[in-house]
Amino acid sequence: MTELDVHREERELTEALRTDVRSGLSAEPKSLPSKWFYDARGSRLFEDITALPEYYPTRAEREILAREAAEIARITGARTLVELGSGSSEKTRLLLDGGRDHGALRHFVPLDVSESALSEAVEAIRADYPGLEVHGVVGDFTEHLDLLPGQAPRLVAFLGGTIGNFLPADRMKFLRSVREVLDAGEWLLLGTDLVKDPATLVAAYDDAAGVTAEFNRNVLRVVNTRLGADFDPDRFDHEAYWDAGAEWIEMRLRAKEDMTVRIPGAGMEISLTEGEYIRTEISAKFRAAGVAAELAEAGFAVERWWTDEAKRFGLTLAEA
Ligand code: AVJ
Repeated sequence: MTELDVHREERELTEALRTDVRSGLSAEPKSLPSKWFYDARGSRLFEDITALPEYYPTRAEREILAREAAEIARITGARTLVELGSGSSEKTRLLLDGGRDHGALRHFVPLDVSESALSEAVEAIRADYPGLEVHGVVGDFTEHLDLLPGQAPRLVAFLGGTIGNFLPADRMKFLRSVREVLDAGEWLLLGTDLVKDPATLVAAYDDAAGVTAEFNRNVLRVVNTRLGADFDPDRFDHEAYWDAGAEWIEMRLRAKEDMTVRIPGAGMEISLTEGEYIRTEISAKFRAAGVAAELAEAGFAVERWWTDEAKRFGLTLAEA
């Protein structure tokens, strides 16, 4: 049996979605926060995305971690590895291997909103790392950072480029809140996808097999399930748009025709006109100088900056 700390019960989750749906779908343009992709089906679809030929970030980050895991263990001497938004924790194994070989690592604390993805990951890691104490936490890393267990020095890993899902102001708030829970001499390992040619970026978010399109539409299924809405996902086109000014990819769901949608659990009915879109995700892309500046502003000292050979993805090790 897998025991997890659950900081978010089903009822609270539905309550939080109701709040997000009420504000997001009454705004102009309409939007929904990307964290609602990740029910069991959405988490599985994201795992499928990471294997797509067009979706390079996972492979690029894995290349860096494979090369630098021993160095990260040596520099940090981490006793606890905390992983925010851990998902399947597949790349994390490289960090766990580094920590085990170095000898200081004792605790692994993965935190994720998806209980299904987390419990599978916790069980697999426990089986493969007998000496490691694994403490899974179901929660939202924008709210539950203060409750994280583990012994110092801790290394907080926030991988995959998920930091890009925050709007810039929320991103700074988040980085400051991570800095706040850490003591001086503890560590942050931050993965950031990098600005590159738009065709490569757009293809990564609009793959030929249509997996990302299904992942995108999944947010409508989540609203249907939790709030009894009657979205028909097939009446929306998937779109990945590169905003060159903001330097982020926007995922959108564009209505193929005029429609009204009932959302009883949020006490609302909305209408969409043909061509109107719901923004479902931003995924910001970064430059080395920008990452360093933001981390400094949040109170971190950058210790190392690495990229993959093709310079597609960046990994920063910063000290609190
Ligand atoms: C898991 C948030 C890093 O932004 O690239 C993948 C999610 N969205 N394809 C990303 C995602 C569309 C992914 N993160």
